[in-house]
Amino acid sequence: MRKGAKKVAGGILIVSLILSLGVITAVAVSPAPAPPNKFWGDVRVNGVDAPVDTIIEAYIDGELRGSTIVGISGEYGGNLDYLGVDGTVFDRGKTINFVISLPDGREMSAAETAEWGYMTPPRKLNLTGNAPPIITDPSANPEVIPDDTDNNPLWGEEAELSVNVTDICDIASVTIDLSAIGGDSEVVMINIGGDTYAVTTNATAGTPSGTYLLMVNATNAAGLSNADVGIELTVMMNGDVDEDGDVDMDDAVYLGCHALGVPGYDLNERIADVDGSGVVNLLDAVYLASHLDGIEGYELLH
Ligand SMILES: [Ca+2]
Ligand SMILES: [Ca+2]
Ligand SMILES: [Ca+2]
Repeated sequence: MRKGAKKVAGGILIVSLILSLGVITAVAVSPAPAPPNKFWGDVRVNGVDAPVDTIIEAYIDGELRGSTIVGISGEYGGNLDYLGVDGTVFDRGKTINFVISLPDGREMSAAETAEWGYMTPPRKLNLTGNAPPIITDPSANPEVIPDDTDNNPLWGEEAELSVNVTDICDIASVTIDLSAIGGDSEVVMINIGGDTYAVTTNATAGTPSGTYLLMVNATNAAGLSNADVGIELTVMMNGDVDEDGDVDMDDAVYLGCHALGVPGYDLNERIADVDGSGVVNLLDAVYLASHLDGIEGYELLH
């Protein structure tokens, strides 16, 4: 044999050795997949059946390995349409974590886990999850009230604060912290129909002017609370109709010009009805001027 031919044969041998090593390495990195593990059972969230269209996902080492959609309320993987969890022989003994996503967008880890098994038969695994209720549509009507100078809320001095609270289970309680405007820290909001909870409040005399974020706390029948949502309410000084931060004769003049229909004297009537009559007119300007002059009988703004 010529030297050149020998070299070529040797080269081929080395190349095939490298190739077979490569195959062995490839097998070591990604072994052939094993049959998926299969799960089925009940799925309950906050103590009640998870609704249709709930999604259940299975993770191993943080990697998505399978998912299914609930077709019958409170059940998954039924009628042999199992939740399949993919894996290989190297996943043997690893923990499978389940994540439940409700159609309303809430997502939670199931309390239960499973162990990935090689060549295991389908398993029944009931899944349970818990999530706090959803709070939406925080609103104050009106958005601005005066501080209630005489602590007797008349027209324009109260606001209805409301939110919508929803869950797939019952709502146990909804409260709001009104301590920033002189109320209690856990004032009960009442269900006024549908998902709406509301309370009517004034702002106690002396509440500093400003916009307050009054935090709501909604708790569901499963005992989980959502305390992340607040309602914005702006409090202004009663009688500060020109909105410069104090109540003085400028306000009485401003109020008078407004009552007389002079252009350019717009105001928020809720802080202008200082005589508490329920309407804003020239009598309020007179009342405010009398109050500022210290005349007897005009000590309190209403
Ligand atoms: Ca003023
Ligand atoms: Ca009035
Ligand atoms: Ca009042």
